[in-house]
Amino acid sequence: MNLENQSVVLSSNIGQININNPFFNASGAWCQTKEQLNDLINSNSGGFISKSCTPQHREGNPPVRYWDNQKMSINSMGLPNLGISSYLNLHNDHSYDKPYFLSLAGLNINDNLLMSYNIVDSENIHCISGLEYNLSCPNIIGKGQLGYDFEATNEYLRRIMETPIYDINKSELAIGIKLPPYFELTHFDEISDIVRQFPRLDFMTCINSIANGLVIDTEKEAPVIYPKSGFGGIGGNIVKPTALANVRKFYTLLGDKLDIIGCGGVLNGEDAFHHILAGASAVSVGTSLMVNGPIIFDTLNSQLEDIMISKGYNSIGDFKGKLKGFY
Ligand code: RRO
Repeated sequence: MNLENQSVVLSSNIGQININNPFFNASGAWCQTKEQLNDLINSNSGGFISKSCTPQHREGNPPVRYWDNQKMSINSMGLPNLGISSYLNLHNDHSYDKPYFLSLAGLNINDNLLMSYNIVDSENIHCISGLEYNLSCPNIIGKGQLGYDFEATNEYLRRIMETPIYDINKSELAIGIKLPPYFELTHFDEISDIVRQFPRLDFMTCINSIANGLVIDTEKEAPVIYPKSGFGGIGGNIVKPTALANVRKFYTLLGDKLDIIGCGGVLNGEDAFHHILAGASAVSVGTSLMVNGPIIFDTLNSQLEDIMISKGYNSIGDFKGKLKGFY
């Protein structure tokens, strides 16, 4: 094989939205302030997404609320964000020419309906390429994760799809949901049955952090974060097998209906390759973006490209979802 002449194309798509390469930040990572979002604009990510937002500004939980090392992170941020209008109107402060997604995480259905109307009514709607409805925030005290309540998830999606958001052309706005990790095979079937009822959904992001883990500091003999007695969402490379299983299972159940954004445990190009092999159309990066900063996207692009060249793949489509059987 002549490696020198081989051209590799990293572009992909989420619904009908094209991205130059498959990499996004995970919502929550490096995207809370406008400065951080500007760093993502100037990075080599294929697209970028805001911190999950609410109708109004929120302080979130008290510090220390985030901790990481090279292998893992734990957070109990509690949805700190600038409020939807700052994220919706980002273009007024920083121009960008790659897809920008908004992540929405109202504390109840009315918040989410209100934000959906805010978006439709905004003059900046054309500066948004995607909406990710976060059904899986693990850290709101007194509130469970919506994605674990199937009836409520169904009702939530039904109400969102009744808003004018539903009528926006798929080529202008991708609509998706961010799910918690599932561990029971029957749960994948139940969520898939719900998702099939909403053909306007273009993507699902799998997975949010694994809720309610606990990390202990040996010297202090205490948790490493303060809120919720130290309980928080776990991310980083240790969640990768769970993330891959979720991507794979949903790809086999729904891969002909929507795109999957793989999220969980991506430290290097090989991790991204595994997510795409399992069925992801795009890959988002959380802990490793927090640890390394937006320069991580340079590394991920070049490492993924190297793997593709070594295997003779020219495009993401050459291997997306094509995980082989054991034999
Ligand atoms: O802000 C958070 O505590 C948070 C959110 Br909204 C989320 O979706 N996932 C997470 O790990 N933390």
